Amino acid sequence: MTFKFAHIADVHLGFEQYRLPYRAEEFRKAFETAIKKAVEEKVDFILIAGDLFHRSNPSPQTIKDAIDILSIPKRSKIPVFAIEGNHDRTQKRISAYHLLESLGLIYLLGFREEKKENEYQTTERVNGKLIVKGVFEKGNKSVEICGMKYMSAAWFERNKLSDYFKPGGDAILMLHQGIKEMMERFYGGDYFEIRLEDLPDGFLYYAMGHIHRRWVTSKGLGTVAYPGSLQRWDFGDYEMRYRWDGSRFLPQVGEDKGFLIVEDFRPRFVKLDVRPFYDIKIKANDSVARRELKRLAPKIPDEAFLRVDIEWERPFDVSFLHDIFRVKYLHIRTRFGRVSPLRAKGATTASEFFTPVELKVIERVGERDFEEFEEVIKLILGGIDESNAAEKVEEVQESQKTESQVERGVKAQKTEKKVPPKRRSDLLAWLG
Ligand SMILES: [Mn+2]
Repeated sequence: MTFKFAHIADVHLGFEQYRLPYRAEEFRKAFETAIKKAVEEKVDFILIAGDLFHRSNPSPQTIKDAIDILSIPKRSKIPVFAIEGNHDRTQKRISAYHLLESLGLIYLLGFREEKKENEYQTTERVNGKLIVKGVFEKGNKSVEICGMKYMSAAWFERNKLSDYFKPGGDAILMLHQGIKEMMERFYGGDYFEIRLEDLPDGFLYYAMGHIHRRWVTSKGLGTVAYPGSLQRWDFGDYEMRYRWDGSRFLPQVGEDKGFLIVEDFRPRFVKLDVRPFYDIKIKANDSVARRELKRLAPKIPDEAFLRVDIEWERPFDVSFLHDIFRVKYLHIRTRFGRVSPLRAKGATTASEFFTPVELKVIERVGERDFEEFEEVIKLILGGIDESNAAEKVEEVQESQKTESQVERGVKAQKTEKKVPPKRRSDLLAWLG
């Protein structure tokens, strides 16, 4: 006889992604579907590896949603074991998880002030601390479920997982942490708390949460698995990406979203139908962007959330994107991607390469020594009064409600306040 369980993570109930209330409803629906599928699969128990809620202080609506959904496995006598994630743990004694536990809807694992002893929980004292763990018995077999809430990197500097968690027989370890090897696979950077080697040996299954992508690897005889978030988290978590290679779009299929059904400690992915996220990246001028994006548009489903990332050498009006993409949500991102002046030599004239304001500054400064470079930059950002060129540039920047990618525009707003008018006239005098 083997155990069969569902492994769900990063549900993020109550998350109004992009400030859209209907996204919270879609996150709720994904959780409900996952739980129903797990119950249909007749699992022995369900694991929720943290971030059930998007915030540590969920709204009454969100708490009600959690109660309604978690009542489904309760009616089928399927226990749910859970740990708190970084999004929904609390620094206070009681979190929303404790509330759900009081209602008999979940069994919380980890460090506690009081002992818990019942059909599904037992308490151990390790290194002077009480740790509540889960137990599940089936026939003459039993499995132990260890785990704890999300802990910061600072905690891991002072503590080792193996000091607190040792498998006694068949055991699962549930954690909400980033593992270095996985982070490197997906993101590069060094945002992690542990390495694979830090996971204590001997567990048959490491039920992970925190990183919203799916990842399965092995550790000794055990399996380390992240199911990923139930819904797509951002445009990096795309269903489909189109990348411009200079002459055409190269399609790249992303990964499906869902959770894991684990039998005999081997995970099987269960896909959920979630909101599609499409990600388009292009580096082109106005006419090429218009032509190529129009050509690509029929491939993007109406219900999609779409990001169009345009890298340009000089800004152009992108409002046409709203006409060609009739999607549910459109996110436009623009950024400057100018080639260096040296490489552009011969290929571009100065007037094509520099903005009117920059040309004006170059003309004024000439070959002058650039010790006063900072001041010149301020001048560029502040604009030149007698030149309406500056206004034109500002105008273009205003017309694009993008994710503040027009960096100079943003800096200009900030810097402008810092430069008193008197100073500016001094500058003009200095520039002659
Ligand atoms: Mn999360």
